[in-house]
Amino acid sequence: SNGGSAGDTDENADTSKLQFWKHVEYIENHGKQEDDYEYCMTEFLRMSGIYWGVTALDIMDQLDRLDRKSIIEFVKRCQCPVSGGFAPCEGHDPHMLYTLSAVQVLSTYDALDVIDCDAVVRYVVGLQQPDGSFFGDKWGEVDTRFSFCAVATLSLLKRMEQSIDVDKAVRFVMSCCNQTDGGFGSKPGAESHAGLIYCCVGFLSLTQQLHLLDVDKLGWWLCERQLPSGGLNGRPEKLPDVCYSWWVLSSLTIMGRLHWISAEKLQQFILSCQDTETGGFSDRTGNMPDIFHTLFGIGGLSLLGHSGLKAINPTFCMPQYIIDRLGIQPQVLT
Ligand code: GRG
Ligand code: ZN
Repeated sequence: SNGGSAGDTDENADTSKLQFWKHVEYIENHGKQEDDYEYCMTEFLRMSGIYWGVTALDIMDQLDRLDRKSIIEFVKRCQCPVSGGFAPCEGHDPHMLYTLSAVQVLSTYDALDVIDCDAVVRYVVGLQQPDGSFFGDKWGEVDTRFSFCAVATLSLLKRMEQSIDVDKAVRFVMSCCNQTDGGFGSKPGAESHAGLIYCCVGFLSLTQQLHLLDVDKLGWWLCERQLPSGGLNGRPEKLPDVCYSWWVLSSLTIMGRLHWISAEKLQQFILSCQDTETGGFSDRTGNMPDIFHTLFGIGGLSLLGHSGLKAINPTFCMPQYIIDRLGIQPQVLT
C-alpha cells in the first residue's frame, strides 16, 4: 500500500510513532553539554531545565539515566541561605519559579530532607501580599503564575493550609477570571491565556475550589484552541505550539473534559513535532527541539494515554506515583 520509496516509508514511520529512545538520549545528553553555547545562554533557567528533564525521563521510566546524587547536590547549593528560596543556578537570585522546580525535583527523588524546608515555607509565605496575590521574588512582580507556584510548592511540603492565607489567595486568583470566556490572565483585567489558565485551574485544584469555575464556558474556550492541524494554540488567532498540549490538555483533564478535543489529532500533531534525528520535541513541526517542549510533548502524550509512558498528574506536571507516594490529592472533576 506504500507507493513511495523505502526512504519515504521510513520517514512516515518516524513521525507517526514515538521515537522513545531518541528522546531518552536527547534528555540524557542535555545536561552534559556544559560548554555548549545554548546551555550557557539558558543558565538563568537551569533549575527548571533539570525539572523538565527529570520529569520527562521518569515518565519514560528512565530516571536512572541521570546522576541522582549530583542533581541533589546542585539543588542544595541553589538554596539561598538568607531568604530560603531557590535560584536557577549558583550565584543567581532566588525566585518562586525555581523554588517550585527545586521542590519538584527533590520530591521526585524523595530527597526533601536534604534541604531546609522551613526556610522554603518562610520564603513563600513572605511573598504573599495583603490582597492575597504573590510576588515572584523580592522585586515585586505580581502574576497568577506565582500564586500557582506558591500553593504547589507548599502542597508538596504539606504546609499550605497552616502557612498562607488560602482564602485571600483564592479571592485574588478569582479576581483574575474573565467573565466573557471563563478564562484567566496574569492579573485582574488581563487577557485570558492558556498558560495562565493552567496556573489558575491548577491553583483551584490544589486549594479544592474547582466549583468556582464556569466549566462549560472555560471548557468550550479551551477546546476551541484545537486547530485543523490537531495542535492547540494559547489564545485565539495564535499559532499552535506543543507546550499548549500541556497547558490546555491538563486544564481540561482537571476539569474532567479531556474528551472535548480530538485526542487522535492532537497525538498526531505532537508526534509531528519530534526531531527524528536528534530526539526531543520542538514547539511546531520542523523547528529545533528543546528540553521544555520535550517535557510537554511527553506529558501531553501521557495525558492522552500513550502506551509505554507512566501516568502524569495534570495539576503538578509530575509522575502520578510521586503524588500518590506523598499522599496528596489535588481536586479533579469527573
Ligand atoms: C509546573 C509545568 C509547571 C509550571 C509552573 C510557570 C508556570 C508554572 C507556568 C507557566 C504558564 C505559562 C504562562 C505558559 C505560557 C508559556 C508561553 C508559550 C508563553 C508565550 O506566550 P505568547 O503569548 O505566545 O508570547 P503565543 O503562543 O500566544 O504566540
Ligand atoms: Zn511553546
